[in-house]
Amino acid sequence: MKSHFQNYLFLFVICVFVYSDCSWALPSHKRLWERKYGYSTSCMLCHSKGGGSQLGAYGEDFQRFGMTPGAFGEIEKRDSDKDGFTNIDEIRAKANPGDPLSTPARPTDWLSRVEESMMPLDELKKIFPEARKFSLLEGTLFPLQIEEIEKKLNDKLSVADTVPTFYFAIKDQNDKLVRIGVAIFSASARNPEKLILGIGVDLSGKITNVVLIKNKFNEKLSDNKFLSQFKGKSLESTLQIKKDIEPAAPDLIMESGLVAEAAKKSLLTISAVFNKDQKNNKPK
Ligand SMILES: [Ca+2]
Repeated sequence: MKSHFQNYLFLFVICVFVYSDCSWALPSHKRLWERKYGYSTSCMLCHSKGGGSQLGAYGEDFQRFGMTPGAFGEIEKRDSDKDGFTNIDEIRAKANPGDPLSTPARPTDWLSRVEESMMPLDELKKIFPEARKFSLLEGTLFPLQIEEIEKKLNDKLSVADTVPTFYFAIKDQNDKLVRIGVAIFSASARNPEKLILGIGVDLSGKITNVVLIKNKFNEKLSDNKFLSQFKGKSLESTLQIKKDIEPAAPDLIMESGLVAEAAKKSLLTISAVFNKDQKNNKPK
């Protein structure tokens, strides 16, 4: 029986690959926004034109109000882009509340590039340098999966954690596209505004790389010396600081632990979604 992983991999082979220069944002924010407002949006909603991680007016308001799912509602009455229309009026008209040139009367074609959004290529290439291309799958965790992850993590998942986006890394091998692993990005449970981690897992469940997309604690956490310790580890490791992983610095034990926790949460999420069949098929 094919695993879910293989099935999904088949799906993306027939997909059209579209890459974008979209700046990085946690994909779950986009997903939660879409769930709230009922249509697909683009990274241009929160980010100004071009690359880099520069937030646009609406993205800045979202950040100012805590970047939580509730923040979308809290900034509805604001006019982030100062074009005279409230954010909610623009959203209802499918205009961009972060672009003064897009208004309810003239929304422009900003939503036509939806397909291109949310492919953080620079980060993905750091996680899977040997990959030739990537494809994404927007997932939603089932209640049982959430329960399973929370039990093993001994912690609650955030709403954002329950809508993970998976990125498949693909390589050319003998003229065939083969998958080499899957990557996921997630925020620290306790400090989502300070720490976002990207992690790659190969087909055997081992970590290929860990990168920090956002690190507002201490730059030593982003050091290769610290992060490379995660390479090759899997769920068989407890990823405990001082036991399995040395802290980034003697005074960064708590912060190092947050990185390890986010890594573990990511591993558990990938495992819960893709390893079901494999686990069931394991001989006892
Ligand atoms: Ca406006």
